Amino acid sequence: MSQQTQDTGRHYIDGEWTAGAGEETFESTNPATGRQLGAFHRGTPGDVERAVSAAETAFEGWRAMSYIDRAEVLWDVYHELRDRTDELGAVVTKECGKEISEGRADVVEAYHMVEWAAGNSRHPHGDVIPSEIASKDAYMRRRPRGVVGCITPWNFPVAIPFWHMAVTLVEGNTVVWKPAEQTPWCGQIVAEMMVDAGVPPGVFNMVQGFGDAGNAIVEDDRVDTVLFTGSAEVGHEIGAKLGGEPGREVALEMGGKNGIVITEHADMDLAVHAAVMSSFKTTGQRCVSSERLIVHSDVYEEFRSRFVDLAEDVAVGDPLGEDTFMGPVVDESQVEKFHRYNDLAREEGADVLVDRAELDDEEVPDGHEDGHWVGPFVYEVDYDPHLRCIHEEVFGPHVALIEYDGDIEDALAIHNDTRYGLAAAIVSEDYRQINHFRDHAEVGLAYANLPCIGAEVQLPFGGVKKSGKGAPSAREVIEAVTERTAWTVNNAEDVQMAQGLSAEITTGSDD
Ligand code: UN1
Repeated sequence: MSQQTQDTGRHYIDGEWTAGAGEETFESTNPATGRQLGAFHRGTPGDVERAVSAAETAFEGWRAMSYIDRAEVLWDVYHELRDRTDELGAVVTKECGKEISEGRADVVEAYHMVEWAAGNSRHPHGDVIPSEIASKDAYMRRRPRGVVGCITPWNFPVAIPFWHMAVTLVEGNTVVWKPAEQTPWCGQIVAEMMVDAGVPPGVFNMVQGFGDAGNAIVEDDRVDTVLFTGSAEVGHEIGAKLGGEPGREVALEMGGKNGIVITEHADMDLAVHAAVMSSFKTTGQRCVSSERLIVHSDVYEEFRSRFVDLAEDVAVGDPLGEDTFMGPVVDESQVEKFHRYNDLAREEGADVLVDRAELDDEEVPDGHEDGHWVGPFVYEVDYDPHLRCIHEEVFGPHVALIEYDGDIEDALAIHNDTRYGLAAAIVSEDYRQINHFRDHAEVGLAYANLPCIGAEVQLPFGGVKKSGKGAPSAREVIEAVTERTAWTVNNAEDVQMAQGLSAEITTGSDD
């Protein structure tokens, strides 16, 4: 464990590590073993209040620095993330349970994001825009919004904080960050990296804790932008609260009930591979994971038999083991939710094809009996717009096979019948089907002949419909953390107006 958590992990507010105002502490536990990893002070609304004040005070000084000087701080973080990828990847795996290649990939994705944001400081910002008047120069400029509140989830405990914070800081904003309560150790190490890199006091603040601390960020009017990645339930509340408030900006990315369409022209090797990756990687706990496989009747039998064989066999085990494909789910509430939805699918008439929901004792690795273990649960069901099991997000390895007849429009009608719209994939060798799907699938991210997971940081990442608003990530986060100014300069000595507007000032004495 890193040096700060030998005792109880603290917050980082106004350039200092602090236990904060509250009395309570909370534990981080390893989802694979149930063992405690460390204790952390639980942040209070008062701690958030102090952090926001510090961020507000630090803003003027930070924004006055050049882009390139601000980015220098981030370059140090980039190097530390690279140098410590294996170490921090193992912490990710221990704290959120995803298998070790995913733990490392989380850190790699984080430094890719930092690289993009810091590198962008040397790229052109804004545009030069022509004016109707030859003597005028017009520009589109950006300026930072001020204090940005970042609320991040446990499933990408290093990458997503940097989706939020890297561009935000380079653009000249200051930050108040609340890491997920399930992954405070990762939060602690990220904060230590910021401190090591020399981020000035108040520019970056971290408050550990739960929803009450997150809510204090949302409620504080001095927070100019709230970035949130997490559950639809919380995201919709934040959206409802801030959506109508002038002057406060929000970008939200929530989950999905993501689907993969496998057409009659699909390559079956690709289809099975894409579906297994999308449904079971991260034990189904990505917001882009797929819980619906919509398969044409011409290939349904073959797909079902191959997918089921792999789902029966896929390696669930110690997430630190290199041969593990699926680790545990993050906590007991996630296990319960998964079972609840498996029961619901049965009640709604699903035909269960794979039921590894409760792993056999011998499948649970030795010494891991107190982990939160589940395995794949796969069923087939006739499409019906009223079925909850194919409309509500489970966030686990709970997968529906839905057979369709007809053409790509019929697949799309099923695919788009969800309130969500985050990620999707189509598997087909027919470019017309692919292009039709590209143009009509109601999602923010889509793939052809690929899994629907694994987006790279230089792409916008966000959903449509109930999956999100804006993109609290990567390149596009810039829209939420900056304001655009249209700036026009007159190079002439007289005033000339566009649109043929008269610039003459007439007075009563003119005749
Ligand atoms: C998430 O699903 O919560 O596209 C984030 C991906 C990753 C990020 C996923 N780059 O799968």
